[in-house]
Amino acid sequence: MLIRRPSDLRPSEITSPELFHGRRRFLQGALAAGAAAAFGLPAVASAGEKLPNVVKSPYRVDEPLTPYDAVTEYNNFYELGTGKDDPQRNAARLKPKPWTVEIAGACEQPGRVGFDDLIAGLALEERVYRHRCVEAWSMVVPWVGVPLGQVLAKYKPLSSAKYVAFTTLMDPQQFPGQRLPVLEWPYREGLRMDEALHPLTILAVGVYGEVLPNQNGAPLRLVVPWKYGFKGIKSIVKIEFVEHEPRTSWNLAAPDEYGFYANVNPAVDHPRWSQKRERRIGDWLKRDTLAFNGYGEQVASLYSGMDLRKSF
Ligand SMILES: Nc1nc2c(c(=O)[nH]1)N[C@H]1C(S)=C(S)[C@@H](COP(=O)(O)O)O[C@H]1N2
Ligand SMILES: [Mo]
Repeated sequence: MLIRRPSDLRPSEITSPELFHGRRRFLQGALAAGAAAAFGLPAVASAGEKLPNVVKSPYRVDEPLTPYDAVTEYNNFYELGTGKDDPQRNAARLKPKPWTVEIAGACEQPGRVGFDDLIAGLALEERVYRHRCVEAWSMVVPWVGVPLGQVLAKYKPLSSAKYVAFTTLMDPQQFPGQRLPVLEWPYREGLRMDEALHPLTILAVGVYGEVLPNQNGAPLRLVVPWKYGFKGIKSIVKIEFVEHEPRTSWNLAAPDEYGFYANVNPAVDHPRWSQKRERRIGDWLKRDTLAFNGYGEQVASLYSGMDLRKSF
C-alpha cells in the first residue's frame, strides 16, 4: 500500500493559488472528511475495488444516477471495438497496472511519472456530472477523480503553455481496435489552458466509488462535463504543455463534424443530426439538451467574445 499523509508532501507538490483557486475548498473538503484522512491510492487497487478516502465534492447534479451497469456496459472506446458493448467484452486486454504517464512540453518539471505519484497528495473527490455524448445520448455519472489543474500545477507549466495535449496508450496488443484505420491512432485530445485549469475539469480514476473499469478508460481519463464526451480521452499516457492548439483525433477524422472546442451546444447541430435534444440512458422520452450541458454559469465566461458557431 502506498499511502501518503499531508506531512509527507514535498513543497513541490503543493498547488500554487494562482493555478488553482479552488484549493481552499479542496482543503476544507479534505478536512471535513477527517483530519486523519490518508491521501493517495493503494498501489494494488484494481478495477472494481473500492477506493479509500473518497471525499464527496459539492460538484454534484441532483439528478438520478445512471445505473452502474449502463455506465460500464454502454461505452465508446474504439481501441476496444466500435460497438457499444465491445469495450466491456474486450476490457481484459488492457493492462492498466503498472502505468506511467509522460509529462512533456512547456513546464519546469517534465518527466515520466507513475500513476500513484501523478495523483499523490491529492484528495480523491466524488463528483456527480452530466455526461453528454455527441451522439445525443447522456448519462449522470458519479466519477471519482482529482482536479486536473491540481495535477498540472505539480509540473509547473510555463507561461508559454497555452494548451494541454493528451494522448492515449498506443498498443495494438492491448487495443486491437488500433489495427483498423477507424481513427488516426493513438487517440489524441486537447484543452485550452484555462479549460484545463477550470475547477470542473477532472482526471477520473474511478466511478461509483470504485477503481475505474478498463472500458471507462483505466487507469485515468479526462472528464470535462460541459463538453461532448469525445473530449474525455481515456487511458492517458502523455500530457504535454504546448503553445498552439493541438490536433485532436475526431477533428482530424471529420473537421466539419467535430470541432476542437466541442462545448455541448443545443443551438449548433451536428451536420448529420440535431443536438437540441438527447436521450438520457434509461429514459423513454428525450429531453432538451442544455447549453454547456447545464454548466454555463460556471464556464460560459471562458468563451466570452467567441463565436461558438464557428468555434464549435
Ligand atoms: N482513447 C479513447 N478515448 C475516448 C474514446 C475513444 O474511442 N478512445 N471515446 C470518447 C467518446 S466518443 C465518449 S462519448 C466517451 C465515452 O466515455 P464512457 O464510455 O466512459 O461513457 O469517451 C471518449 N474517450
Ligand atoms: Mo461520444
